[in-house]
Amino acid sequence: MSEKKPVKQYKRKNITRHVDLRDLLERFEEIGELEVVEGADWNLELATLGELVCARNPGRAPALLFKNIKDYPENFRILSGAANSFKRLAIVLGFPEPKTELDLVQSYRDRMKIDFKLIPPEKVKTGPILENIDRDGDVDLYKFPVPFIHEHDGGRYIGTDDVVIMKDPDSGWINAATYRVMVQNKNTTGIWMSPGKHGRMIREKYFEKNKPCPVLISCGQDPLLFLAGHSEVDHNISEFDYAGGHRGFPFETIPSELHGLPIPAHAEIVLEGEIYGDQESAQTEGPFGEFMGYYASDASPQPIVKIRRVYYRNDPILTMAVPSRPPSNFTFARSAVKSAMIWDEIEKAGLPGVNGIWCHEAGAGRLFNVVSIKQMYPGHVKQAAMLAANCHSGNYAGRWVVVVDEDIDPANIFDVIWAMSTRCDPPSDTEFIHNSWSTPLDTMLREPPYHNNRGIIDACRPWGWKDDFPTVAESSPELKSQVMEKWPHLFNKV
Ligand SMILES: Cc1cc2nc3c(=O)[nH]c(=O)nc-3n(C[C@H](O)[C@H](O)[C@H](O)COP(=O)(O)O)c2cc1C
Ligand SMILES: [Mn+2]
Repeated sequence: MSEKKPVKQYKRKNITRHVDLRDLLERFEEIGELEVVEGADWNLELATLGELVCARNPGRAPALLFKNIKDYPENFRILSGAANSFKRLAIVLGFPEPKTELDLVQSYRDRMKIDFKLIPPEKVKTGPILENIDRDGDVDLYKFPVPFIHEHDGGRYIGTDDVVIMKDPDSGWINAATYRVMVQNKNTTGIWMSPGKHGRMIREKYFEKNKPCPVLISCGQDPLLFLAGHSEVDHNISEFDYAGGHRGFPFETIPSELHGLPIPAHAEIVLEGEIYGDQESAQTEGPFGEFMGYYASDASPQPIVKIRRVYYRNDPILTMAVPSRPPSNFTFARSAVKSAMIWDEIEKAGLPGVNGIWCHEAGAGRLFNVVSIKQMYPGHVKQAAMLAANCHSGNYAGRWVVVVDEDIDPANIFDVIWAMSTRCDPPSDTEFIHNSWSTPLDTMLREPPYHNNRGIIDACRPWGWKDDFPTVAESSPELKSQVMEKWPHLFNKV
């Protein structure tokens, strides 16, 4: 089948949106943020390069495109860190070029506030993903350069920067989320889903009826689908619709051969099969280097997926996430999107006065979240903290929420520590929330039910005497600009 030419180009606010991953790669190359690496080994080498290069200098490191991977055809490629920079994330989301973390968060906020709507996928009959189809006995996952990612992993992971597509048997809701997928043998994988995650709830519905759960696993795709897939999009909302809404035009999907599930027409590699819930077929999955930066969940028996179809484009590109001691090769993008989602949600819950939010990379984009507000009434700080800690996008596996005043940049950890050090009375300004939603991946938890506790910190000037709070000792903006104008040569290099 000949390659389908991308015909649709959509413009949004003078920014032309991408059609697929390959279109994006061209754009990344144009801005000098794509490095091609030849000759790396799928066994540890390329993931280590991903860890070292794409994660370094958060927000500014290039993406890596591996080709000529050891043992594999030249053009069976792997991509690391697709959207993990200011510029690339802005291209993927269709935002103007940002200067700071908060510019990205603000662009996302503006979109959600002004013109965001969910855009469901458009069903089509064909697309590049059907260029190759391996069926039944021909399925061989080792055909792809599946990476062995970290030294202590239990196997090779084909699904990390992936999207696992499942259908709720009652409502027809299509969930499309990121869960790790380990190759067990040439046509079997393991899959790991944390308790409470949408895919796990859906698969339980099939298992309760003693039925295997139909599934598609996309292992290379548009970074927008990955961003939606690993963000906490609401229950009953399809990540396809959410990602389509951010792109401004629908994702095209093709009904799969076995189960009629929606295959993203422009994806790179998509597996189709069924997840088996019976205890006898479960196989050891993991351990795997996880997002908190540890091996916390250990190896365990997990359901297997029997793969019966493999759809892939010519010269396929497998997308790879390397969870590790932060920052990882996806942490920057996750921090930006999660910050914006929390902002959006808490504002919808009625919270006024939010000035900015940043989910810090050192907290793996989940564990240390800072909200900056302009205090408007007594109790405002507590409301902000509780909402940020408990809204859907901020709840899972959280640890700390710090609330700061409007003069503190939440993304600037120096400023945040200054506020915590000077506007906070630890015994009265720290509170704990017990028995919250977490995961076996949480380093501080050792056994079910994996509830965790978390801290909220009020690092704002105390409401009762905020107007009498000591004045900040810093030259005024007017004075600063006066002297800067007088001695400009001192500032040229800053
Ligand atoms: C690289 C990467 C790997 C992930 N692996 C898993 C996983 O194996 N299991 C899991 O439950 N969540 C995993 N997550 C987190 C989920 O993608 C995230 O919680 C998401 O909200 C799940 O979608 P859902 O809300 O539709 O269940 C991973 C995230 C990333 C970025
Ligand atoms: Mn979901």
